[in-house]
Amino acid sequence: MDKTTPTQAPTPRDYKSDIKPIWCPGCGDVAVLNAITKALAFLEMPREQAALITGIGCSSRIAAYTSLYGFHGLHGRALALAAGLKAARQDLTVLVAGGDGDGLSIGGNHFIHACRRNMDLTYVLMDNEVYGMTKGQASPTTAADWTHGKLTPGGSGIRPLPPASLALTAGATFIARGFTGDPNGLARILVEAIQHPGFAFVQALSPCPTFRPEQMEWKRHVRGFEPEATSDPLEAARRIQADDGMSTGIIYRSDYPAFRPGGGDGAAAGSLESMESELRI
Ligand SMILES: Cc1ncc(C[n+]2csc(CCOP(=O)(O)OP(=O)(O)O)c2C)c(N)n1
Ligand code: SF4
Repeated sequence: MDKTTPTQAPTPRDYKSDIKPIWCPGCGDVAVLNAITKALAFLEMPREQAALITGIGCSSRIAAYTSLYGFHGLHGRALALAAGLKAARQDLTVLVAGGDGDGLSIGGNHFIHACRRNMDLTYVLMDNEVYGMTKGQASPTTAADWTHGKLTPGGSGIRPLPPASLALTAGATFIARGFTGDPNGLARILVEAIQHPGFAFVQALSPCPTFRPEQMEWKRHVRGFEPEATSDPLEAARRIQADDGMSTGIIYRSDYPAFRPGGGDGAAAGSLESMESELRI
């Protein structure tokens, strides 16, 4: 597909590829695709100036469904790939997406250090509290008592990991939670996340009707956070801890400077040319 910028004001359709998604009917991931493309259209993002990097999982298929440059990478390695791309091409807007298993289990260490490093990336964690692609194993965000046939009889017995708390502790400078049942709200969050000059973490509550049909009830439980994001980490921690994980909105935003490899403005020192010339030495 042609990656150049449309001459007229772009529409969300301009950011979709011609590949038809194979997500199950009702999968929340469809709404994440819609929200991302809506946010890009709102920002009039030149297609050749953005990339979407993913890991492996149902959610990670999203890279193929956009018209951006992208990379459908390895399970749990999306953030490492994205950090490398951003280091080499600091002029690009780099989006990263994947599931809760991808990002918090096998990719958990990359997540912690991506937050700490605070490179200018936007990471959308499509959280369905299950490994969807491999047919319903418990993930790091699955409740301890969730049972699934022979795979998890009697529940895993292990407490779920709270992604927003982890992001805050590890140093992410933008933390938000959206819901696929509110794609416009999610798109608004994504606009701000993309504009944030640092590591922006967006947890998208994205139901898996196939393995977690009970998540179709999430629409009854999801609420808005307090309208204004806080820049106080203690207040953000209080809000996150006092919540049941079903509140949406921008939770935390800090102006701690983004890490630009190469130092200074980074643009020259971190360029692909300079890295290649270093490798030739
Ligand atoms: C290194 C490696 N280990 C395991 C797998 C098998 N695998 C593929 S997808 C997946 C889990 C996907 O779950 P999640 O990231 O939550 O995404 P979802 O499918 O729910 O969107 C696993 C374990 C793999 N592809 N590569
Ligand atoms: S198995 Fe679940 S996460 Fe995967 S496409 Fe189907 S509904 Fe979506």
